[in-house]
Amino acid sequence: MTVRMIPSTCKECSVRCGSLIYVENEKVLRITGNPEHPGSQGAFCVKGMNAPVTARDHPDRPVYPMRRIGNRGEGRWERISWDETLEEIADRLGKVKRKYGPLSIAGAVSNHFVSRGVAMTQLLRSIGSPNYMINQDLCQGCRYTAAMLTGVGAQPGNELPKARCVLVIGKSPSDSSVVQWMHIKEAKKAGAKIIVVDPRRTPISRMADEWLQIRPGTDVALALSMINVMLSENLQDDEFVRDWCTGTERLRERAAQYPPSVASEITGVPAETITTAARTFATTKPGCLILGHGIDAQANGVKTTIGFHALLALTGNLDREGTNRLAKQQSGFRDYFSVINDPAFRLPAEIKQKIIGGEAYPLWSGPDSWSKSSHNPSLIRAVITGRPYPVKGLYVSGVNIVCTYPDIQNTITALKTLDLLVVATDHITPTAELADFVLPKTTLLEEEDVSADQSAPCLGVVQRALPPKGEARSDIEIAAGLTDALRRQGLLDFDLFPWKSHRGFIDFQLEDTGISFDELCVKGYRPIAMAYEEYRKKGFKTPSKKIDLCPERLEKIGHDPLPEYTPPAYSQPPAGFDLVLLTGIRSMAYHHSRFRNHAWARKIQDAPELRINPKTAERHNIGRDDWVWVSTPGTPGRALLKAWVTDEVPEDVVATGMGWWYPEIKGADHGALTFNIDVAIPYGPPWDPISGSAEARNTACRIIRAERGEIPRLTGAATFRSSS
Ligand SMILES: Nc1nc2c(c(=O)[nH]1)N[C@H]1C(S)=C(S)[C@@H](COP(=O)(O)OP(=O)(O)OC[C@H]3O[C@@H](n4cnc5c(=O)[nH]c(N)nc54)[C@H](O)[C@@H]3O)O[C@H]1N2
Ligand SMILES: Nc1nc2c(c(=O)[nH]1)N[C@H]1C(S)=C(S)[C@@H](COP(=O)(O)OP(=O)(O)OC[C@H]3O[C@@H](n4cnc5c(=O)[nH]c(N)nc54)[C@H](O)[C@@H]3O)O[C@H]1N2
Ligand code: SF4
Ligand SMILES: [Mo]
Repeated sequence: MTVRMIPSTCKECSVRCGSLIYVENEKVLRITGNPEHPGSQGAFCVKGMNAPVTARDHPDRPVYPMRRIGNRGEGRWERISWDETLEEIADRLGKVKRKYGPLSIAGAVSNHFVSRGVAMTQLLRSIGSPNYMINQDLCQGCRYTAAMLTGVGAQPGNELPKARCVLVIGKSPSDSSVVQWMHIKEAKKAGAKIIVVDPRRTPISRMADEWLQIRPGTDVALALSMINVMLSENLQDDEFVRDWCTGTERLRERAAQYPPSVASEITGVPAETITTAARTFATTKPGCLILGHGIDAQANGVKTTIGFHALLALTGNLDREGTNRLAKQQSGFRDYFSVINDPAFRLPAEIKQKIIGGEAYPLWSGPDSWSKSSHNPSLIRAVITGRPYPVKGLYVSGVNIVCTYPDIQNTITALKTLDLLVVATDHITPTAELADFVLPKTTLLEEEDVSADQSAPCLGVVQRALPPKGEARSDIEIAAGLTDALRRQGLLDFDLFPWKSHRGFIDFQLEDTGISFDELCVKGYRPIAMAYEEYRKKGFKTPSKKIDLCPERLEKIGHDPLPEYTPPAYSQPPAGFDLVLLTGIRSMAYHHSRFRNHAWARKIQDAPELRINPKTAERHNIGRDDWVWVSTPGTPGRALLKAWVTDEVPEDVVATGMGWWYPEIKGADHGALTFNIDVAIPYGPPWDPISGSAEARNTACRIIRAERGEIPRLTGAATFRSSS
């Protein structure tokens, strides 16, 4: 048999590397990076090499629709046909809709940048509901909301190697992005100055020219102080600021309150280091700014981001060679986000306004907000309490919310309260365990997809390498089938899901581009024509068409529009909560909660880690590989993590990853209620006053060594190797 080489795109994580899939006789021989891909240029990782094959072939993978026959969470299912599944789900949704109204049907999906995002919004909107949850409030929500307000929605992409200075805030690309990590190393090699702001000594902090070991949650004071230095020393790009920025004078007044001596007290970074960092970034051009997860999902995340956007604007490091680049679009291409935002695919104003969270967070949930999704913690509360109105049906697609939303016990309570829970997935997660129906999802090797990827920028293609297993379907196909069933039963208030197949959706995306899917498949990507300084033609995406450093939209709804420091909640902890807990440190082996059922990943990391400074460990009588209970003030839950004694964290900080569960542990939660840090993190306030994001990342905590004798009972069936 001949070996076929299929150029595709890896989507096992959000980095989206170009891939080459080698197939012989319906078997994948290997998957590698594609050196010709303009974004990833051959970069690839262990997940991309292994996960597509092991996810497809996993023996426990659901490949037929399943209906629950036991109690919720009992793990007893029966196989049924797609026709019966879709009719029955439509019928049960109909019962919910007739009794409680269309708003009582909601969804949960990962984000707006994948096909399942469109599948979800358009299915729900057709029913007449604006309510769905996305991950972004825990992810990039504060950064996206700030970008909408300032107009600075700009990423470095592959301009990075051309930068002379790279400022990295709260990002550890060696863990989270092989492509960015490769580009930063290239920039460093070419002589660029690297400045890193992170409470942890990460690999990129080690290679930095300046590492600012900041106190968690205080970055906005640093940003304001850097602005202060730039403006008081007249280091700004005068022409760019004059022509393209508004609000500079008001920002100058605010920043004047943050001289380096004041910011140093707040952030713990020496005043002279702040001054040097500001001068270096302002004078070493071109420069790029990377804003990571470390400043998001915080109660002051939007304001913090606005502060850093000002650094880009004041230095004019925007849409020029070697700087952050504004998003580029293929002419005529309909990406997922643009469909979700297209007035032709949206609900009437009077329904949009009823979304849960719309009143409190108009810039997150309201009709003109960035996300147009519900406020997650408020929606979960509505499920449990029926307020502001009942939510009784939930369709979950492409998220494992039991393992990834804070306050696991509360999420489980909510899911158990529902009249109907449907989960589309490619493996039985703790979320799927609670479902009434599990719908079998195709895996990456079995799918087709086109999206606009910004690192190059290019259109990236996913090609089908193998036929779907069993009766697995793509998210668009599942949602199309469900919409049809609802239509037949007269349950659609609107008809906003016109696509009949996934290929039909792709054709719709490409219709006005003059490019066919087959043409795109030849290389697996197509560069998007690119020009610098496009703002000169179109301006920035704000009401003034300029970068709004003092966003008008914030002021209009009664917020102080300027960045301002507010102390993080952990700074006034209840007695005994003497440490700060950082969560969400990425692991190269995992994508959030995924791959815990894959042997290759478990070989790389087999237990949730608690990174702890040697002196803190000694104070708490904790030794290497001891298990430690971690708890925070906001929830009764506590998580059991394994000590990793390391001086990468300061004495008052401990850090961990996220997403843990053990498929082999019996019980619907599969150990998530014991080992997953989100059991100990609250989803309640304080919430960012603009985006509603909860403080999932930096929390006060206390730690207690678990009794060694109780470990075998607690770890149960989980198979741990001892760490080396
Ligand atoms: N391997 C792998 N890669 C992934 C993922 C994965 O699960 N696995 N997930 C993907 C997703 S969805 C996301 S959102 C990204 C997330 O990841 P990125 O945005 O790429 O950020 P991280 O690399 O997680 O780095 C966050 C850094 O912020 C630091 N930090 C914590 N608190 C603060 C603070 O208050 N201030 C500052 N300045 N720094 C702080 C942490 O120590 C950490 O080093 O990763 C993506 N890439
Ligand atoms: N404490 C704390 N909590 C966090 C974070 C943190 O840093 N700290 N990080 C947050 C962040 S940034 C994020 S993005 C979230 C991630 O949260 P999730 O999105 O819930 O994370 P995953 O584990 O990737 O879950 C994806 C699920 O969808 C399934 N799936 C994968 N592809 C598809 C598909 O194409 N279709 C369908 N239907 N299903 C699919 C997978 O099998 C998996 O079960 O977690 C958040 N939670
Ligand atoms: S970083 Fe790894 S998992 Fe993510 S897209 Fe690239 S190869 Fe795939
Ligand atoms: Mo994320």
